[in-house]
Amino acid sequence: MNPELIEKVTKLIVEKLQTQNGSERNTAISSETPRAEVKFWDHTSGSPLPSTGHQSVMEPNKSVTETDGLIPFGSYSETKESGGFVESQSKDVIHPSSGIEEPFNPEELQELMSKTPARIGIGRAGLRPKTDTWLKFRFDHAAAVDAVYGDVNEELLNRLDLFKVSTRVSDKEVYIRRPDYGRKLSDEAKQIISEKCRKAPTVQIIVSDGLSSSAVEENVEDVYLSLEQSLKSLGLETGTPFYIEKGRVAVMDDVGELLQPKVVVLLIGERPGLVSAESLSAYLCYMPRLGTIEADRMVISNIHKGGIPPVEAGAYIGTIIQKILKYEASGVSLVQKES
Ligand code: B12
Repeated sequence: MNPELIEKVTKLIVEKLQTQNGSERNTAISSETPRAEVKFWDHTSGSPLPSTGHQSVMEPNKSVTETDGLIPFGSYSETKESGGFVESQSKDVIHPSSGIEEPFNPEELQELMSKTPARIGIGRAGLRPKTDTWLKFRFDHAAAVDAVYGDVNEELLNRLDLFKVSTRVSDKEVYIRRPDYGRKLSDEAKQIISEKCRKAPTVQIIVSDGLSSSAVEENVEDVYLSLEQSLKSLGLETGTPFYIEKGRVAVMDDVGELLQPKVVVLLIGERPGLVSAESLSAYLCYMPRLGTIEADRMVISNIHKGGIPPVEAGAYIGTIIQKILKYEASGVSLVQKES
């Protein structure tokens, strides 16, 4: 995506969040800190859940104007473009088509199918799945395998000016069998990072393929550029970003030890499912160091075109980082300090 466009969109989102935060200030947060609130679509209930802090749930078919100033995320059925999906008369809403020939209750079935991207209502031919269902399953499975075993395109890394280092993993088979190796930087990586990176930045951004190189290829450019913009507009300085090949989430502890940043944000490919093989996560931690416990990390997951839109995720991550810095805590400690 065009970086100028990303900058514009990010600015608009940050302004929107700040305006909203100005009017909905929470007593627990001082007046200087914007309070980000993002609505997510709840795949399972379809109705708004009681708000649990910053994240609440959006009804699947709520339109942009009905979201009361919050970042609107579309429902799965609105974002899916093709493949077993039919358009309703309104043209804007696309519903999955059922594979059941004579459903007992078509409306109920349609309702259920519109609430989840899972393979329900697909019908069958005798005891077996229908051919198109089976082929789609095989296709999605192949995409998942490719995502795990593929490598991230070097051009993308060059474009984002990310130099590459590796963990202690030698190949993908080892990566899968030995998660502990993916949590440690190689000695060479440590040396390169120490030479090339600015020490003790406020925010250190790192990118890793993790369990899906496709997730990085599809989303990281938009997330990274909008996150950069978001941090810039919030006045937060960043360190030298880089890419870690075959990394796991806890590799951020080694980076924390080496560079001593206040916050690490790791953009990493999620384990692919059979709905999306291109989903990215942002894991965040305040002062990650050796011995950091899992409860002190936090995650914004499901970043892809059918989930949290990448550009919006970048802007949102920026506001979360601001909050982490304010409370000098992340994960469960952040929740405890906030309440
Ligand atoms: C695999 C997985 C797990 C595995 C991790 C096992 C392992 N060692 O790899 C297990 C079953 C242990 C697990 C546990 C939990 N998980 Co989980 N998990 C996932 C899953 C399916 C894939 C994650 C992934 O690919 N990570 C990338 C790879 C490269 O990371 P990794 O280094 O191999 O493994 C680390 C991460 O997976 C991380 N992790 C896994 N889950 C969670 C959850 C949170 C809140 C955090 C901070 C970290 C984290 O812990 C691993 C060890 O460091 C995602 C779904 C998704 N779409 O992302 C949900 C997901 C991330 N998990 C989730 C949740 C809620 C949890 C639990 C809090 C559940 C619970 N109530 O106990 C715990 C917390 C664990 C923790 N580390 O703090 C949610 C997070 C929702 C959110 N946005 O906050 C997700 C998105 C699932 C969902 N849709 O609800 N999880």
